[in-house]
Amino acid sequence: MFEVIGERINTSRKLVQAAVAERDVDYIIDDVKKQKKAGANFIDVNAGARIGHETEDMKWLLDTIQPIAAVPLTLDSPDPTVLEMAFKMVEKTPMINSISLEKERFDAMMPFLDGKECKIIALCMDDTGMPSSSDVILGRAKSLVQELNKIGIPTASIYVDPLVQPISVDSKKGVMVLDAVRSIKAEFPDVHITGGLSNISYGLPQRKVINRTFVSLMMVAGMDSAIIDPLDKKIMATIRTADMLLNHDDFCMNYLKGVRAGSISS
Ligand code: THG
Repeated sequence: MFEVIGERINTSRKLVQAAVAERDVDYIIDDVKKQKKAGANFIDVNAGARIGHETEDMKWLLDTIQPIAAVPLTLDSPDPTVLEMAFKMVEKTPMINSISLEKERFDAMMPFLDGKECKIIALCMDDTGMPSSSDVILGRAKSLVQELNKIGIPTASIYVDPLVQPISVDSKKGVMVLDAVRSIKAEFPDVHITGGLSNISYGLPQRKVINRTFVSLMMVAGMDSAIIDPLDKKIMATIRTADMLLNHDDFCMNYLKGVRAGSISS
């Protein structure tokens, strides 16, 4: 089944940043409860936006969320020292967000990951920048899977993020990432594909209709997870419906559950 990573606990969001600055426990708990109720399978926690405060903000967020989080957390930071602290605090096997092929990040992350039991998001990014073709995305995904396998992380624990880019800049950016996802899944059937989707619509009006149409196309290609706002009812309904249509929902159970709960309607 498609795995939803709830993106809302991120200090780049103004209201979350204010809640974190004021140590507003109720705001954070309420938000996490809403994301879980809406069907989030993981809660992403990103405390990176208040420069110089990431360690203490991450610690406070985890202290706040941990007692009520019945779902695993996605620890979202480029800093292995923050991740090491966070890793020790979580009760459920976390997802680490993320590693990439950028040399500094890669070299810092590999010793941190070595020997750990976790899921890991692997960004198809290197020091030359955003990928320029589907072959480049595939090549980077291969390198990431091979390197992570070498330190004992099974392919089934790897979530490749192919990096979605704005279609307003280049009309081929949609098919480029769709082709890459198909090739990655052909090469590594056990690997997961995840990522943010909203970059696809950057610079265009009515972004949400683009994002949710794109997620259903990405799902046909093999995407089985995404970092999204689970409180966006329309994208959640699209995901649940597409999952059913792709035979990932036995007896249409989840679809019917969503309809009964009022979260899917025409
Ligand atoms: N891949 C991976 N991790 C990621 C991303 C990705 N982590 C961060 C990000 N992208 C996904 N998370 C968010 C969280 C919040 C918002 C967008 C992406 C968001 N943004 C509002 C905006 O841009 O308008 C902020 C508005 C506000 O202040 O509330 O809500 O791609 N692996």
